[in-house]
Order: sequence, then structure tokens, then C-alpha cells
Amino acid sequence: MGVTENQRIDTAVTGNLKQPRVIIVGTGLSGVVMGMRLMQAGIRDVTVFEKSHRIGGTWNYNDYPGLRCDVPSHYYQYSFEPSGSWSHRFCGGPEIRQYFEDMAKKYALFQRIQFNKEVTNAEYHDGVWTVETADGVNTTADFLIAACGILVRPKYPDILGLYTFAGKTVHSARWDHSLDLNGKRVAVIGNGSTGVQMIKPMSDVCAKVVSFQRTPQWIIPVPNRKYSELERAMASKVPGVSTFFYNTYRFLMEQMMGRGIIKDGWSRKMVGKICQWNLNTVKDPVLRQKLTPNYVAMCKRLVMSSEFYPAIQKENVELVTDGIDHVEPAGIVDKTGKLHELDIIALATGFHANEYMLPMTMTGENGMTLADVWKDGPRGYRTVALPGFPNFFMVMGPHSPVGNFSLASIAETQSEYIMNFIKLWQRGKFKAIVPTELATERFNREMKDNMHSTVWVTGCASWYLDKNGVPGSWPWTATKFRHDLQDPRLDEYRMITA
Ligand code: N01
Repeated sequence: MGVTENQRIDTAVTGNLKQPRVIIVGTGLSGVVMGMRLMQAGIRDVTVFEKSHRIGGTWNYNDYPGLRCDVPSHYYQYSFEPSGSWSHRFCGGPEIRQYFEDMAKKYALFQRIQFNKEVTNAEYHDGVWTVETADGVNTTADFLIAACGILVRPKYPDILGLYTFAGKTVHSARWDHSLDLNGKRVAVIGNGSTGVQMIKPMSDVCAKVVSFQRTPQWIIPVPNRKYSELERAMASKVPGVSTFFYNTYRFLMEQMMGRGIIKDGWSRKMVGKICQWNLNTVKDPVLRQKLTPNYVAMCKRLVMSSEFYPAIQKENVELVTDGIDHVEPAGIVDKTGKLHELDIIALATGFHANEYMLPMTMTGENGMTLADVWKDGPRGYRTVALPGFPNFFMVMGPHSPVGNFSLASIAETQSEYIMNFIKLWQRGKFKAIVPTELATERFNREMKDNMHSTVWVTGCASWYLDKNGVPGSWPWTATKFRHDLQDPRLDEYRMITA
């Protein structure tokens, strides 16, 4: 059923508006943009809970050597807040984190953030959410918005003897900055986007770097470069330059990678060919063979790097593909029985993906719990809402388009969508609103029906897949995502008015 004119939500601000109390959980790029939208709308009773001591979400927790965003910075920003000051095409983690903090300060969101406050439980009753933090304090609100991220909880591998290692063991998402890598023998376990980024900077300073690869990755080259002073001045001062870059990179990423992810065709083939060409730059045929994946490019999240292949061919870098047998105090023993003596083990082994606001507990209408609704895994209504949980929304919730896209752009679309409901509430249209079970079911069914043509189901293991091997990511174009979230469909919601 399409959206008719009179089903469209008129969010024009008229007359006296009610002031909602809003709680946001998380200050990653999702929580920050949600808060900025609320500030723009003149909504001031906003409380943001952040379990860490500073803003940034993934850009706060991840601070390992070589950390860069592999989405161009001019596209990894909010479209309505273009920055001209990006130092590189692909900026490092600290610069990106700073952008989000600057945004929170600019929009007077920063002073509404309560740091070191982990939300443990949230309960809905009669139009009000009561949110409990780990310190036992309860806060109430009319709207609760979870912006808790996707890749949050580090995954520690189950390797025999790992904790007997006499040197230092560190996970990429909990990097220990007191570690001195200079002249050390370092192992990197895992070669996803994170592990690949670490190899080059480590190879520059370490005596030895050993990359333990379980499954080869397709890697697309993304030459990085520093912007000149002139370029930065132009992007800062000439109106439209930064926005032009934003639109150009968005077009390239959505049309090239985005299309190839969801459907076979020229773009999937082209990405595959570029990756193969990149792989062919590895001179040693034996090494090249070890680095060759046996699945289609983009089946796993595409790794983007121009530095990895040159680095893995360096004298002081070794690729081990024999598998890890166990760890002992002196180092890692591979499956051939060879001991790799080490000082440091870096775990680039990823995350328990797709847990969203878990382990936080939630109770919605009629005692329905999050555990009930998610008994078969996380699901939601159009990535932003949950049946049974009125006035509750998610930014970057289940099924969001997360494959090689700019999550800043995705979060922006979702936050604008959510604002529609808050503005309606301000005008007294309802006390609470909740998507119907029927609409949620229909959305999930349509999604599953479209999964068969995505690249994620072409035969590889990845964090896109749930425990049953089913992908949970948006199986359509980014254009459809923006279109579907442009006009909220009230016919798919139930309004609670009394
Ligand atoms: O994690 P991953 P990641 N023994 O899950 C291996 C985003 N990101 O941190 O492939 C040995 O992709 C595992 O092997 P296999 C991005 O979305 C973005 O690298 O399962 N190895 C794999 O090689 C990315 O997709 C940026 O066989 C083990 C690796 O560990 C997501 O974060 C930068 C193992 C895990 O790869 C996650 O990337 C960095 C074991 N027991 C990351 N267990 C940007 O620039 C796991 N592995 C935006």
C-alpha cells in the first residue's frame, strides 16, 4: 500500500507545542545526530546517557594503531554540517571522534550528556519510559531512543592457552596505549577491516609482525592522501565544496558498492575485478595464493586498503595461514607445531555483532520484554521501531543498511524519521505510538524475500549473518532506504491517545 497525501505526516510547527522529555542512550554518531535534530527543533528536555567517559561510540572505543575510517571523510559526516577541515581523504579515528564531539558542543547537546552512566533497564508504562542506570537512578521520559551501535562488544577468541601468554594481549577495541610496539614481535589475529589496518603501521616500528589469517579477504585499494592547505581552505570557505565532495562520494559508494551488495550485475563484477587486480600486485605467487579468497568480493564486509599488500610483503612481516593450535607463555603455536615467539598479541577478532541495546533489559506494553520480542534474534520495524514498545525508537537498529555505507548518512535519515513522531506528539496527536506487529512481520518477510540476491548469501561467513546464517541487513538500495523513511506510514502504526 502506498502513502497517500492525507496519510503523510504534516510536521509543520504550528501553535503552542508540548515539550517532550527525551532520553537518548549512546553518544556515537547516531546518538549525536539524534540529539542535534532535537536541539534544532527547540526540544530542550533531553538527557543523553553514555556509558563511557567521552563521546564517540565506536570512535571512542576503537583507537588501535592504523585506525582510519575507510569511508571518505567528506561523506562520513552529517550532510547539514559539512566540515572543510578534514586532513585526509580517509581521516584517522581521533579526527573523526573530534568531529562528533564538536557537533555535540555546537548544538548544545554536550551539556545534556551524562557520562559514565550505563543504562541497565527501561520500562514503559502509560506513555512514560522509566530508565534505570547502573548507579540505581531512575529517569523518566516521554520518548526513549536507543543509539547503542552495532559493533560494540569485543569478541575474544576461544583459543586454547590464550590467557597463559606471558606477554601482553590486547583487543583492537580496547587498545592499551601504554603498549610500546617499537622493536617488538607482534601477532595480529584476524584480518578483517581492523586487522588489515594494523599491519602497515606495526610493520614500520615492530621487529616482527605475524598476521594470523583464518580466511583470506578481498581488499579494494583506496589510496589515501593529505589535503593541501589550499584544498582545505576551499572546502571550508567556498560554499558548496564540501557538500559537492559529500554528494560525489555518496554517489560512488552507493552506486558502486551499494548496488553490487544487493544484486548481482556490473558493479559486483567490477568490484571483484578491482580486488583481483589489487591482489595481483602481490609478487610472490605462493603468498598471493594464500591471500586469495574462495568467495565473491563483498560477501564479507569489503576490506579497503592500499597499504596492506605492500606491508604484508615486507621482510619483517609474515603471513600464517596454518591455523592456531594453542597459545603458550612464549607465543603462538600454529597447527604445524611451529612456535611463533612473541611479545604482544593483538586480537583483531571482531565483535559480537548486532546486539544493539543488549544487555540492557526492556519491558514494553503489557509486560512484554525485549527478550520476548527478540527471542529469535534482533528484529525491528523499518530499522527504527519495535512492536510492543511505544514511543521507543532506534538509530542504527536491526536491518539498517550497514554494508560499506556511511553510517553517518544512515543515522541522519533515521533521526529525521524519528523527529516526525516527536513533532506529532508535540501537537497532541497521540500519547504514544507503536508499529503494529502485522506491519513489522510484513517488513521482515519482505526483507527475507529479498535476501536471496544479496552478496551476503553467496557462500562465506561474516558478521552480517545471524546465528542461523541469515543476513539481517537492509537488502535494498540506499535510495530506497531514504525513500521508505521519508514518509512515516501512520497506517503501519497504532496510536495510543488516552
Ligand atoms: O572484525 P571482523 P573487524 N581465530 O569480524 C578472525 C568495521 N570496521 O574488527 O574471517 C582466528 O570483520 C576472523 O576470521 P574469519 C567494519 O564494518 C570499520 O576486522 O571469521 N581468527 C576475521 O578475520 C568491519 O567489517 C572500519 O575466518 C579469528 C577477524 O578475526 C567491522 O568493523 C575499520 C578468530 C574478524 O573480522 C568488523 O571488523 C575497522 C579465531 N578464533 C572496522 N575469531 C572503518 O574504517 C575471529 N577471527 C569504517
